[in-house]
Amino acid sequence: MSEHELEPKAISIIGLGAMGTALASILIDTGNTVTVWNRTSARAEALLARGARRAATVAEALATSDVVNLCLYAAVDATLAGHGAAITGKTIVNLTNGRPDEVRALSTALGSQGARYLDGGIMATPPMIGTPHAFILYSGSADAFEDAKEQLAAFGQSHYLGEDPVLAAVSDLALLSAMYGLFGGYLHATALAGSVGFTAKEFLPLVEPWLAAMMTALPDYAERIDSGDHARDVMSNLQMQSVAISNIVAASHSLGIDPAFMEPIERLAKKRLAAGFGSDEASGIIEAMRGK
Ligand code: FVH
Repeated sequence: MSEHELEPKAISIIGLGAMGTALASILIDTGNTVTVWNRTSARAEALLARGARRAATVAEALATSDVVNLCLYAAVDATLAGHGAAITGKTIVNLTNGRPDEVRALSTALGSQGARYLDGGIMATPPMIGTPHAFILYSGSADAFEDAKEQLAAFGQSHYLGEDPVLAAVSDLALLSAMYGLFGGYLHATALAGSVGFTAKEFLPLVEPWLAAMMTALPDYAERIDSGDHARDVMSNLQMQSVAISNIVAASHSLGIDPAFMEPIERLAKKRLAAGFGSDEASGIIEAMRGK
């Protein structure tokens, strides 16, 4: 073994969808002993051909390795249910997208069964796994993270956020919220531009640099949000911006585009305006989101 290779370790993966398969593949490539289980067993075949071992049951996947990763679409609780004794002493790494209440309940239940729980939020698509572009958020047992971190590093950059198990899940949902906002805005913009004849490819050279330029506003927004001061050095006040937002909604109606994506931001901008903050920066809309 060269100085750069990791000591091979046993690790199980439960769930072999697109993401679970990518995770298992990289663990095989980095020299681990990988045991896999999937509800639909045929999905394991390609990994078995590459050296993975098949677990016939969830119980076997749990028994075989000290670190057990779950990457499912849903039903993490149901998949682990009834395996109390097999769970004791294990590190369970749940890489399934989930809600904070579900994560807390699962963490508590597994803790009471003597397991260590790590929650993970994968910020990557399957082809990105194992590349420097992938990053994974973790929270939960610090000891478990410390023990598993060399294996987990194979997936991409690891960011351990703290002991509270919900930190990774909420951060994952927050980042996905930013992504869906971006994609939804892009789709609405492209539909609007398409209504007057632009193809998506023709519109791309306009929308792509525009979005990149607008990203540079985020540090200033972050400063305003943390200080609560949305009134200093205002460049693009909310009064002016809310007219533009309402124009987008009205134009969408008249051009036959469903304005549903833009209506919530119009509602929030109006709420903030009605509260008397028209001369502030539009970053203040976050206060309306927070119910202020
Ligand atoms: N793919 C992606 O781009 C994203 C990137 C960010 C992270 N996500 C999360 O990863 C989780 C798994 O996603 P996936 O892409 O692997 O999803 P699928 O390819 O649809 O595979 C789903 C697996 O879940 C199994 N499964 C579903 N329901 C059950 C159930 N009731 N009991 C047992 N297993 C279940 C399914 O099994 P099967 O249908 O093959 O039998 C697949 O293994 C997810 O949280 C993403 O948000 C991926």
